Amino acid sequence: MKKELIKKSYDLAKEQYASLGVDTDLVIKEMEKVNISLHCWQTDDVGGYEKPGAELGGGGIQVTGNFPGKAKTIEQMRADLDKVMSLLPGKQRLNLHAIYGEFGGKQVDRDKIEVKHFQGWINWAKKRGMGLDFNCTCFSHPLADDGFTLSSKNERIRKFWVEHTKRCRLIAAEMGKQLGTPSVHNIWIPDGSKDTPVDRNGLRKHLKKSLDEVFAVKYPKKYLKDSVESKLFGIGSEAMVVGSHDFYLGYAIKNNILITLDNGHFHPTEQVGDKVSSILHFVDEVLLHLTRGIRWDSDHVLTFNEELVLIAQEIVRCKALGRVYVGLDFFDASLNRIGAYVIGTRAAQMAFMYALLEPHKTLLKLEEQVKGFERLALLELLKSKPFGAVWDYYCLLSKVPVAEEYIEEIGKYEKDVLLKR
Ligand code: RNT
Ligand code: ZN
Repeated sequence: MKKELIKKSYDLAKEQYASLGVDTDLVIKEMEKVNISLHCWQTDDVGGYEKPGAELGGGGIQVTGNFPGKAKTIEQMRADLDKVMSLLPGKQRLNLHAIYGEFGGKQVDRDKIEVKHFQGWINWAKKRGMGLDFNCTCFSHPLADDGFTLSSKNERIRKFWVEHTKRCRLIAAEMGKQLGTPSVHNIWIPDGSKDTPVDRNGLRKHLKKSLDEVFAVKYPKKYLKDSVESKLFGIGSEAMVVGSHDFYLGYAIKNNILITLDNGHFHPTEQVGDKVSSILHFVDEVLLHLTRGIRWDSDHVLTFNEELVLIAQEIVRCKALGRVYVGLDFFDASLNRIGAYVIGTRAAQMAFMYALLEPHKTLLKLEEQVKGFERLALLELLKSKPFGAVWDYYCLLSKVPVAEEYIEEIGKYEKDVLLKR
């Protein structure tokens, strides 16, 4: 698109929004506060680099598809991440899983990982001025095959995962220390059962004990933020998930840590957007895993849909941008992974921009005057306001491809890089 056209469209959009009392220049400035944490696992279908050709194995999550070009080495992954970032406005963070360490071809089991395996990533991030977030990997491992990790009643297994998770927190704290921005460490475990268990309580008791052991080591919050992620059900954990929302919300509030809200982890009629203004009264901060659920399944490429918009709107309406860490969580191997990455991340950014462009005061006034029709009409009218012109201009200012230009860029990368792997 021609620069003059983008600018001209923006000027007209600016006038339209101004007539509603919204300052678009200010909104563009506010977008600086939206730092999305890129989930590294979108580049390789959650395989990791513990051994060559590793694949996601079990644990309530699955990847389907075999689109060519998946990153098979850390170098390829880094090239993909650089490509993705070159197509995104704003500033991002990177979210790593423990299976993505640099193990130098050696077999390093999860209870043996150290900071040195991630120093390369820390250096890589430092060069780019990025923050790092981290995750213990309590799946794709023989000791996760029984379906229980931190909640296991087998003491050897439970201790193994406690040790792994402790080490992951230490690594994350070091990331935060070296990079000067706290690293958010997220705990998600696949623990649950396919059929009706009789000792839900015992399993939850074990999980609580494990978490207490893991969190017994304290780190300054300026280095490390801890978070726990619930799930309603997964493949193989249809009947019960040990780390349910009730369990983790209680744990997070009691222990003053963060809660992770993955919007693919709730009943389809539940809205994560609606949870924000409840939870933020009781926890200081929240981590999001933005994704798109389809029917019963999660982890589809994020798109700019009503569910996502509500999440962004509620955060903005609560003035809580500074209290929410925005992570992504989708993995689809059936289409160009870089393309999927950019679509999903841009969708998240667009949702926040859309939310920031809301004439909140006006809407609030209508609501307080019990003018339901007028409120709904304005919300509907906002959907056809020239939001895209503001978004395009933001991309232009950020010196990244505007509108459909990124499709062509990714096509080139597919031909020149991905298909040659
Ligand atoms: C799984 C959870 C979890 C994972 C990542 C890979 O259901 O959403 O966050 O997707 O840790
Ligand atoms: Zn998640």
